[in-house]
Amino acid sequence: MKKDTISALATPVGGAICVIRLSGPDAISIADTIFSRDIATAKANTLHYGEIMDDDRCVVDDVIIAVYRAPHSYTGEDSIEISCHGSAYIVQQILILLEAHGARPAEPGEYTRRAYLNGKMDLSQAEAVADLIASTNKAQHDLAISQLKGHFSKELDNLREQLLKLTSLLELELDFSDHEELEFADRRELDTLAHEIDNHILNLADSFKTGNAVKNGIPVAIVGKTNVGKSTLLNALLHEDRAIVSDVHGTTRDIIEDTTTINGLLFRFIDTAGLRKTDDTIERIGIDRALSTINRAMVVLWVIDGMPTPEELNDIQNRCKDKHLIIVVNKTDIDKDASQATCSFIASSTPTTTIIKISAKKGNGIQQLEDAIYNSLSLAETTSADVVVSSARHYTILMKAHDHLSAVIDKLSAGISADLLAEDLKLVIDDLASITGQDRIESQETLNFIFKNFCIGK
Ligand SMILES: Nc1nc2c(ncn2[C@@H]2O[C@H](COP(=O)(O)OP(=O)(O)OP(=O)(O)O)[C@@H](O)[C@H]2O)c(=O)[nH]1
Ligand SMILES: [Mg+2]
Repeated sequence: MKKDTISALATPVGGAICVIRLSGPDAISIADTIFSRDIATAKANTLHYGEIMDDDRCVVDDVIIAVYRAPHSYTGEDSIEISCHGSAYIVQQILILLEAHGARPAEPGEYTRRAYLNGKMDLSQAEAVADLIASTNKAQHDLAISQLKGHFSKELDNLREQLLKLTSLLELELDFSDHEELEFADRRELDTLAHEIDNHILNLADSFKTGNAVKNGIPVAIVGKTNVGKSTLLNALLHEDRAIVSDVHGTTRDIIEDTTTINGLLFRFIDTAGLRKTDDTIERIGIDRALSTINRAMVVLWVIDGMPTPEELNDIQNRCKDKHLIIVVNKTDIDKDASQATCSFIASSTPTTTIIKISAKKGNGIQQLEDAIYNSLSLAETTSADVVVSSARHYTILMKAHDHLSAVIDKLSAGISADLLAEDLKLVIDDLASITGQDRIESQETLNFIFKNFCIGK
């Protein structure tokens, strides 16, 4: 672990005030040398008003210095926060002074990395700090706060406890293995417990779909035949001219996507190439992409501008079996009666499907469509319920733990001896421990990967 003292600006320049952070064994003494007042012996958690002086004893700025002493600081080390005026020049001068007196410029995420290494938080909580800073809506914020507060970590603790129980049951079996009559004792209890743990792990992994959607935007595919107004609808939903609109069939050939919030939830709208029979190779690729977009979407908007055939209706419903399908009847401004007839026909053949009438061009019905999109998601899919996995790293590890545990379950039923099982079980425990970095022995690569996404000063 590095034991030097680091410094960095923790806020953007340009506001009224900027905060410069210092952390490490010499944080207080370095600050003391450039400050007009004596803070070398200052008590922990105290504020001091004074001046930052350069080496010629000229005043650089009037500041407030906050003093924190280990272990009661963000990083767990002695730390200083200098609140100065928000001028880029002042900030630069102070950082130069700090460096001249021995504080190395911090790397991205180095404060939080130190907080983790000093046991102030576990890895999943450290990752939540980055998510919290990046959050732009309530759902993302709730998710990050929940993780930061350790709800996910607690869930992993429970799992670990159950795994340890399983291990001790196996050890018990080992202890008794000298007794022939007990050798392959009834393993039903072991098996039940292993399955319970596995289900728990899979449930957590399952929640990644939601967690990922909340973080990166709930994917909504806009599909339909050429020229029905998909791109016009995309632009209306995004409130900007994002995609090219024209009356030429096959205008959109690739995927165009962008995000916007509806009622505080982030949605990712994906416009696709219109579906039609074509000999054009490029257009064909676009159509294939459109069809696979349906697979990764949670909500599908099927846009039509006229009466669909029963086959077409059937086809889209088959493709959207595990999705929320909304049928969007567009261009209602052209012929109201025809649009109404289309809606009635669809309603009579598929009474449970949501149908919304709009005019993407005129903006009619867009609000109703937004409400329908928002409401189509059940609470469970969008809620930031206590434990939702939102990190791809966590998801991958959970799936690895599941694989290792499946091996345990297989061996259990094959009657393989307890000592061999214990090894596999240890792998599962290690997998889960690497989510929180419990033993703080994670590889540098893992730590670099996690902290590289942080800003400097965090
Ligand atoms: N009258 C009317 N015209 C519309 C409406 N929505 C779209 N259009 C027109 O329909 C034509 C096709 O619109 P696009 O948004 O490009 O259709 P698309 O489905 O993206 O078409 P492709 O990309 O070719 O698959 C354009 O001329 C639009 O102006 C609408 O609500 N009313
Ligand atoms: Mg288009």
